[in-house]
Amino acid sequence: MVAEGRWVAGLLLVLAGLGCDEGAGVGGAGGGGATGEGGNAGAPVGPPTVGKLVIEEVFYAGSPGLIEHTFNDQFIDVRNDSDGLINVDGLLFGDVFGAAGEINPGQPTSPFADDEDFIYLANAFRVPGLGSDYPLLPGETLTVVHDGTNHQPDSVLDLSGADFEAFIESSGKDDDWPTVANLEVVHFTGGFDWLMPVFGPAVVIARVDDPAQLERVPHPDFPERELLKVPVSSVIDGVECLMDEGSEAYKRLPASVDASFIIVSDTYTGESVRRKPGSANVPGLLDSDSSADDFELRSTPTPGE
Ligand SMILES: [Ca+2]
Ligand SMILES: [Ca+2]
Ligand SMILES: [Ca+2]
Repeated sequence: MVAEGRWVAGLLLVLAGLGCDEGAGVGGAGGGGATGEGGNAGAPVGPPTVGKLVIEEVFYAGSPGLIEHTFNDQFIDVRNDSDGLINVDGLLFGDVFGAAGEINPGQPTSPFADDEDFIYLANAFRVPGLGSDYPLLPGETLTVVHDGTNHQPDSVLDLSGADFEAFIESSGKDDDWPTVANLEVVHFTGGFDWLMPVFGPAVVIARVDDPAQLERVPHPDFPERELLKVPVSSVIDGVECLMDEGSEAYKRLPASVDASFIIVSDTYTGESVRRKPGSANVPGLLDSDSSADDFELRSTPTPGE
């Protein structure tokens, strides 16, 4: 849960007054020894010295539902896996164009799959803020959702406490849920709402100074639509989720972002993919840029944890 700036400032004063180090009490990555900058106990939270933001969990497959399946409960968790405060203002979320597998016979692979330098987003959203409005403390999680409401009993998930939701006002068919702030729409090519492919999205988080300056290229299937061309150098993290074990040819992310892929057992199973915890030698969460190694299947998603 991301906090408002003033609240965090107050908390930091309290932490400083108590002589806590920056990881205390928030389950943070701790340590800081990897850069040799340890020994700053008592100091307020400074810039991150170890680690970064990582995609912690993606729930895209949807849920069985009471009567019929549902997908309005999709979410993405991003964790501050560093040992310092990170402002998430302006953080870009997106899903990469391209099918997750041979969903229909003859389904083409992405024509952009061989581009090592750029990714091509079908949809992109951005955390609002002016630079320090949404600080995320070490170990804290930012939860971004499709619809910020309580989806029970149709789903096990109550997302009314999420940090941000996609709200597509222009569709006229999305709800602006009152307890969850809205992401800024940067680029949208979907229907009514930001629906990540339930067969498997390639999800990225990125930092882009001015998304309006990014190049738009024609959508291969719908000439009237466009895709957002984003430099791989601006990508902070990404995870490639595909339809099944035989779908490797449909990989959309370059190997530098994700060298492999992860799957769930089927659509509408209520399963998520979640990054594995590190070990004594690897603080925080695993991030070898290979999702087959770094992620695991979860039968019950855990947003905000
Ligand atoms: Ca929505
Ligand atoms: Ca809202
Ligand atoms: Ca990574």
